[in-house]
Formats: sequence, C-alpha cells, structure tokens
Amino acid sequence: MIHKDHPRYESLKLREKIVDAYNRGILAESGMIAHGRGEAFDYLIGEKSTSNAKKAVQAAAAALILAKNPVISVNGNTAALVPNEIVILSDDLNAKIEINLFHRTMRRVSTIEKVLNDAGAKNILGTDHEAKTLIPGLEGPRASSSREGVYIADVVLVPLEDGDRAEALVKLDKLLITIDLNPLSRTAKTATITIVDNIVRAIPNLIEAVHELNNVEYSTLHQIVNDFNNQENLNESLKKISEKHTGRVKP
Ligand code: PTJ
Repeated sequence: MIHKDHPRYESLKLREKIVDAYNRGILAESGMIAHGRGEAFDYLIGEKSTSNAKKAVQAAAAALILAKNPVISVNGNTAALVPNEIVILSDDLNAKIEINLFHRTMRRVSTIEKVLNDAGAKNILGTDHEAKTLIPGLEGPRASSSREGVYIADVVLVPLEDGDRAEALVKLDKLLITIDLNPLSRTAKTATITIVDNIVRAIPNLIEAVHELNNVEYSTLHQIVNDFNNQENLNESLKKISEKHTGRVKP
C-alpha cells in the first residue's frame, strides 16, 4: 500500500503497474529496465509535461489528423501503462492499432492482444494470424510488420521504440512520431516528431490535442507540422533539464 502523501506516489504507482504487467506476461524483462531508464529522465524533467513536450504533442496531433493511414504501434510497456488511452486515441483518429514487439513471443503477442481487446480495441493488427511483411534492414522477429498496418502506413506513432526500428521506418518514408523520455536516444533523434514526456501524460495530452485540432483547417495543420523542428525541440528539452538543475528557471 502506497500512501497518497508519499512524495513519490505517482512514480511508485507506475512501478507497481510495471511489475504487475511483468507478472502477467505483458512486459518483457527488459521492459522493466527500460522503465527504470525512463523514470530517471522523468525525474530530471520534473515529472510534468514541459512546454516543448506540449509543442511536440500539437505537431503530432496535427500529423495524425492529416494522415491518410495512421497506425499506433503498441509494445509491452505501452500495453502495461496506457491500454485504455491507446484505444480512445485510435478511435478518435480512426487509426489502426498494431502490436510490435522487440522481444516477440507468441505468448506475449496474445497476452497483449487480450489486454487491448479488454480495453475495447476492435481490430488489432500485428498478431500471429495475419499476413506479415518484413521491414528492410531489420533482422529477427522485430522485422515483422502487418501488411495492412505499419507497412502501408504514412504516419506511425511508435512510443518507446528502439533505434534500429525507428531508423528503418524513417527510411521507408514514414512520418514517425515517438514518445521517449530520453531526448538523447537514437529514436528521439531519428523520429520526425519526438514527444519527450512520460507516455502516461503524453497519450492523454495527445487525445486532448486531437479534440482541439479536429476541426481546424488542413492548411493550418500542415503549418503546425511544417513549423515543428525536432532537433530544436530536443535541444530545448536538454536545455530545460540543465536549467532546472542549475536553478536558473522555475519548473
Ligand atoms: O515490449 P517489447 O518487447 O517491444 O520491448 C519494449 C522495450 C521498451 C523493452 C524495448 O523497445 C526497448 O528495449 O526499448 P529501449 O531501447 O530500452 O528504449 C526505451 C526508451 O523508452 C528509453 O529511451 C526510455 O528512456 C524510454 N521510456 C521508458 N519508459 C518510458 C519511456 N518513455 C516514455 N514514457 C515512459 N513511461
């Protein structure tokens, strides 16, 4: 039992969710390590959505609304932390959901499929009973992608993605949106739009931004996407971390 007054309440609750997801077979072992790395960066950014994370969310929402064929890629950590929110976002955008695992096993795919089904997802791609296409440049099970999903998508949201896959998807001309607390990761640098924030805040923010921008003119949405500079935004994230811990700015 964690008391609500505990200064690390939110963070400890997330740890509990992560351990529970591991015990249920949703999370890979290294998913716990990945979470720990994310937690360290979250501590550095102040465990709040920064203004540059919000700016990236606006650009991501605009790109997803403009997409002809948007796909949301789900791994173990995403299914563990935000299954319901992923389904809401996919419904709002009419985007497909595809399971893509770095540490792929049939058992984990079907466990995650059940989690998403229980959250209300209707048509889940990336399972083991459908046609797959291999992504060039990748080896092993992580190379597989659904022929109706990521493979033909124009815009892909891939939270907590590994660097090789991110690079391979960008080479296939996808507009790649990621959520990664580490602004220095290869994925963060490779993506077209990186939201440097915890997925538990970023996805609800994205849902809100999609609602806000849904009736905005396409020309304005294009402008928002074109005005977004990922490298500048990542530099801003790093600057914020540094300033926060040298005491120059308020959080
Ligand atoms: O479920 P699988 O088999 O697909 O495996 C998923 C993991 C995450 C284990 C796999 O993709 C992996 O090893 O990823 P990496 O290379 O460790 O990258 C994960 C990134 O996500 C790191 O940069 C972390 O800082 C970041 N991260 C971790 N937790 C969060 C996060 N970013 C946002 N929100 C989080 N909660």
